[in-house]
Amino acid sequence: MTKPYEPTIHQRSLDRDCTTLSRHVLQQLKSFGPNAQDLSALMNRLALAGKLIARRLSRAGIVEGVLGFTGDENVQGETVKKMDVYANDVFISVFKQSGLVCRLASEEMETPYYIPENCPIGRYTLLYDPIDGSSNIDTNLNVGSIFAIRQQEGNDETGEALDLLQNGRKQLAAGYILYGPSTVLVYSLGNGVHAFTLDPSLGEFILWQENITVPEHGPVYSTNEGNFWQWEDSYRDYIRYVHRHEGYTGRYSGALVGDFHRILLQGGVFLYPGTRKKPEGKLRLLYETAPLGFLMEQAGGRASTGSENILDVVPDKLHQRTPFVVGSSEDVELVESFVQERAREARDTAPV
Ligand code: P6P
Repeated sequence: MTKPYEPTIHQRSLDRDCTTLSRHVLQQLKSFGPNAQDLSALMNRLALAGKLIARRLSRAGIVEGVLGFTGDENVQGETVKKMDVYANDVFISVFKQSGLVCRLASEEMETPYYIPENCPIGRYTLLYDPIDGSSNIDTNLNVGSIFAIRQQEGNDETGEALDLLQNGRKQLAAGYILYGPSTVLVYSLGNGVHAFTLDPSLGEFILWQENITVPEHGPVYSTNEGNFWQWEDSYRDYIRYVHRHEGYTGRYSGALVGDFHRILLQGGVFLYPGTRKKPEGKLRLLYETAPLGFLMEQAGGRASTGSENILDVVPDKLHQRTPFVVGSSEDVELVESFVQERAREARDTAPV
């Protein structure tokens, strides 16, 4: 009787190279049904968007249209980088013929982009920040794309995407693509957080880490201390605390995705509080803080506005902003304790 084939030493590395993103999604869903196929196809399209953007970024400075500004302002009132426009168009081109989504809601577009011809109700909406941290591009520092997938609900006849004004627990999937020394795609379907690294020689995102869990505590606090004097006293109290206690180190890149990725892997806390002038903060809920909050909660961490779980926040407009405190459970709780302390003091000293 012939001996069955014995897997060789190559099997392990070959199996890993064959764990592509689309296969992993189907494994995650333990199904080959239509919904699973849709989500696998969606993730595949997101991977294609990431590859197109990574390719363009890798040629910054040697091809036109990567560095510098367009001279316009976006709906956020921010100056638009050429890469913001390119990346936004990448997502539109990648998804408009996919037959998977009805709408694309982006930081760069005042209202969603509708794809009516193939939109049976119950299909998906993609919410995304095409290039987060684009001010880093001209100095060759890391940037990222952030995405969330939600089910389309109702006919959205008004075109105001009111069905999107729901909390972050309506997200079916969320993730980001980090364009750094390597291009890494991190996602969750609500069953753990998983990371893939782009192998340019294969043109595939290959599984790098599965079921990533954030340490309960970490040494890093990540925030723009230049805003210190604009913060509420509670956040100043927290910064004074970490300045006076051993074991903390500040790290801040100016690009949310890179700072978040560091916290996810090493532990600690990222905070972008509101200021006295802008108590709602700078970061946008539907395509920045809710997707990243979803991921951090899936990794065993916490994400809040400083006082409310970020996934419970119900937006009243598409581009709503929120303060953001995200990371290791112990570190987020420490920041929240300063917020609670100041709120208690305010209540106790309020005029009767
Ligand atoms: P600041 C980039 O513009 C961004 O939206 C995030 O990526 C980043 O965390 C934050 O703003 C940086 O803002 O005020 O520190 O420059």
